[in-house]
Amino acid sequence: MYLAELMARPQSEKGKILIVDDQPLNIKILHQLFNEEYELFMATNGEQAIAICQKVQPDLVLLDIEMPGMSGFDVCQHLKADPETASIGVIFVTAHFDEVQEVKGFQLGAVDFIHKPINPIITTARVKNQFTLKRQSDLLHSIALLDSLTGVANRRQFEQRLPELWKHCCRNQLALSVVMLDVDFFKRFNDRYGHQEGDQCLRQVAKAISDSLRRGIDFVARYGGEEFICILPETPLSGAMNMAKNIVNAVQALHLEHVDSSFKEVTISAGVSSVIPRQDLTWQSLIETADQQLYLAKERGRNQIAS
Ligand code: GH3
Ligand code: MG
Ligand code: MG
Ligand code: MG
Ligand code: MG
Repeated sequence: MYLAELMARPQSEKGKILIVDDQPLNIKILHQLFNEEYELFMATNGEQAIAICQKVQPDLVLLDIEMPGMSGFDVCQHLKADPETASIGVIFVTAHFDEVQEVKGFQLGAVDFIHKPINPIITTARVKNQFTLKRQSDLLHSIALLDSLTGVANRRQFEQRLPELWKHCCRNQLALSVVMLDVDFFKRFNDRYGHQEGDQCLRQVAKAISDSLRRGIDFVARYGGEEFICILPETPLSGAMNMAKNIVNAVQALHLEHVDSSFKEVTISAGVSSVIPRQDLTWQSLIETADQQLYLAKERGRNQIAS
């Protein structure tokens, strides 16, 4: 979801920087330096910094090392350990040049170091470099892993993610569910309204599906032409059925006209399957079952769920 949101972000939107320092004067100096070009957030301790990172997902954190309570190192370690905040760039801002500290910072995953007292030219150059790098790497990620039509994950990302989540659920003996989704009578939609409208429809359907997923760990990909697949880790069949119902309802609630459908608007069908993964089972079998259920939902009249 994170990448999809990045892609959707308008080019003109300002980059976000979180400034963390226990000394208000240091915050003020950095604030003056970056206020014009970036959207700034401020924190005076580690706990506050982590909370802001989780909430606003800044691109970059300028992180003081020595602070009462959590140190900058603690904060960095915490951010890197949480998948939701791991990709946020951390630049340490430190009062003394200390090689040991600097090595430790890089080992914890920092991208750069800035020394106090702040030199405006060096500091802005380093921050700018990080933004350039981040933009390029985000772009690479989006090209490699996102579906260019809808902005949701592509098949390649799906094929990376499912085995990972399969292992995770196998290790912890938790249910793993998938929901296979397919737009109803979509050939007729294209024939009637044209391919451009068809593409627009797929974008809206993709958005309705991804908006229906509420947990960060849930995942949706465009699986093929007008097919989408959701992975719902740590979710038993009953939960997956509810999710599938929400998705099917959300698509119908778009009220996209489709005069050649029996429902007179765009609808989707869903096949749900669920398993507690074991060594002697494969994730491929989970998809196969979902696919068979989808076929049943189609046979039974479409705009419904089978499991
Ligand atoms: P069913 O209800 O059984 O799923 O019928 P259907 O017409 O949706 O299924 P079918 O598989 O026969 O047709 C799928 C159609 O989806 C055919 C193809 O033109 C259209 N399609 C696939 N990918 C795209 C796309 O990227 N853009 C557009 N506009 N149409 C697409
Ligand atoms: Mg300090
Ligand atoms: Mg299809
Ligand atoms: Mg089909
Ligand atoms: Mg279809």
